[in-house]
Amino acid sequence: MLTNQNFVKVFFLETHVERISNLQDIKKAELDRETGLFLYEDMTLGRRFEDKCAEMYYRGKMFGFVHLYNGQEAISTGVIGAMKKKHDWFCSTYRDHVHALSAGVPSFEVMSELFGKATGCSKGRGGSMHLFSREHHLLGGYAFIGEGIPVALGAAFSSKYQKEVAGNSNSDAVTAAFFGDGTCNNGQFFECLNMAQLWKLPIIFVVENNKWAIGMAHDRATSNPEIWRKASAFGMHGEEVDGMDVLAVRGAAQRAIERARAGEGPTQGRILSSLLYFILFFFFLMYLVSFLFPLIRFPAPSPGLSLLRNA
Ligand SMILES: Cc1ncc(C[n+]2csc(CCOP(=O)(O)OP(=O)(O)O)c2C)c(N)n1
Ligand SMILES: [Mg+2]
Repeated sequence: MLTNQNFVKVFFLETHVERISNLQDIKKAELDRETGLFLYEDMTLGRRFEDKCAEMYYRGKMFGFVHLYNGQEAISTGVIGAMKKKHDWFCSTYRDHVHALSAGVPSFEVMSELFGKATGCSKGRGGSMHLFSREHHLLGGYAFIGEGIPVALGAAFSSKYQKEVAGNSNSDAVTAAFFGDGTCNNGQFFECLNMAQLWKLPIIFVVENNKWAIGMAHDRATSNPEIWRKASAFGMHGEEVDGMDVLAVRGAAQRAIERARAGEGPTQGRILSSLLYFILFFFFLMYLVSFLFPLIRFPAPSPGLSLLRNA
């Protein structure tokens, strides 16, 4: 029998598949042996790291909250892997382990942080949701969703200020702000899009759309599930990419970064001054991941409790 709930699920799935299939024409990054190995290694490191975290958490070795990134590796690798390490800046979310690894923070330091050790990248005082590394230009993970967006905006402002006011011509760093679909319903998202466009800042807003915000389905919580369309309200360029396709993500990121450094923007054109490029990426993940791996996405001390949470 097709219950109400099933109908909703079938409807969402069809919409999702349709939208993914519309993204096939997007220009992907070029692939050679070296790039392929780099992408594979980075994504594999992320997955293995998270699997080990899940294991440690379930064995009761790791305390506090642990939010995993399984299934989203292509986004971290695709975007951060296309940026300049220790030059560009990154702002993460509370799901921050793999962003930190992609940014180059040693896995030992990330894992130590999760165990609250002084050898951790935040000296053991931050834990899973507050990874930070000045050296690797990671401006933090944030337990409060959306808090990283204004911080990223500040970093982007700093790059522009350094270049145009302080006269540092080498200051062409681009900042990437990562956040989820659920976060897009928060105020900071809109406020920062407005200021970024107003001040023409070199920032990339990366929306990782896994179609869920804890137990709230994306389509039930937002006025327009196609988040990328919200960019146009600010006169900003928006692009939608399949987040399961690392080459598609990397290709889109490369275009955005290149234009940011060159000061070109699709809406503003070449007449405006430097460092003009804004892009909203909307990365889809198979939302089925949320059904198939609920225990991995939201680990709890015991599987029974976890199932209750996700019921
Ligand atoms: C300001 C704030 N409000 C509410 C919460 C509780 N909360 C934790 S995770 C979450 C959902 C986030 O969803 P999304 O942005 O889609 O990220 P995802 O977990 O899917 O990666 C919420 C509302 C919070 N952490 N911070
Ligand atoms: Mg989400």
